[in-house]
Amino acid sequence: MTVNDDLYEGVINGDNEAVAALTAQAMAEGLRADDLLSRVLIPAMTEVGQRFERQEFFVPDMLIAARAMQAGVNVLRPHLTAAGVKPIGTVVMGTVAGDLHDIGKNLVIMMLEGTGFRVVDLGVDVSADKFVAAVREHKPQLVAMSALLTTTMMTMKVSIEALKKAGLRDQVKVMVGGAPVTRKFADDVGADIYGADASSAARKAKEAVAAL
Ligand code: B12
Repeated sequence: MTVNDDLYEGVINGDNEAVAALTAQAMAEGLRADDLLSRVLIPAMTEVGQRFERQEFFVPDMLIAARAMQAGVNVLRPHLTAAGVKPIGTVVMGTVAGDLHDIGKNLVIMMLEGTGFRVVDLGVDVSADKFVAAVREHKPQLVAMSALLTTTMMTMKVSIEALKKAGLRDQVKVMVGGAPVTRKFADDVGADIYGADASSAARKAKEAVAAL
């Protein structure tokens, strides 16, 4: 077993302490934070989802795996975010109404911060009204919405319509993502940017503000 194998198993088994220690060990051995995320931690969560689908795992198992993943992410955070640089723009981000999944959102935020954005994190279960109010208050260049459930992804459209109704849609670019979201879905709901993962989200956000 390598450190990566142990780390993978640690997330699946929800072993917070082992995950934090093994992540720190892997970093000390010279592995890159984004590689650890994309090759070990995220695939482990994918496996957790597959076990849930096969009914080998239940909601509490997903929850303890999510906590263990977070323990690893906390160790990686300083390596992924840039401190003390002048922001290249502001992003308002949240997980949409009815949806409590926040691991992906938090990773996107870390990568955005690492790219130089100031991010206003609205948390989870964010209503259309809350997105509208945050755009009024923080005047971001970008609004980013995350959804993990097929039942909540349609509320992205509701939030985009609410921005239109409030007369704010032309002032911001809207970026959407999350496991069930596709390029086509993003187009259908009237978003400007689709990102499949946290690093492409950060790259596309940077390109979008550069083009303003
Ligand atoms: C952990 C987890 C939970 C945890 C969440 C803990 C937390 N704090 O987030 C808990 C236990 C709370 C949970 C609850 C539920 N869950 Co859940 N959960 C998962 C699981 C296993 C992992 C999600 C995750 O964190 N993945 C890792 C992250 C890094 O990936 P990600 O979120 O996709 O994010 C990446 C990209 O999508 C992208 N991205 C994400 N957001 C954004 C936003 C933008 C703007 C951009 C550009 C990119 C982007 O970048 C990220 C990093 O690369 C998934 C299975 C899976 N593999 O997706 C199921 C899953 C999402 N859950 C599912 C279900 C059914 C539920 C429940 C309904 C279960 C129940 N019966 O109660 C509840 C719903 C609760 C609610 N109202 O939200 C289903 C959804 C099915 C569907 N098609 O709708 C899944 C797919 C499991 C399955 N295979 O059936 N869950």
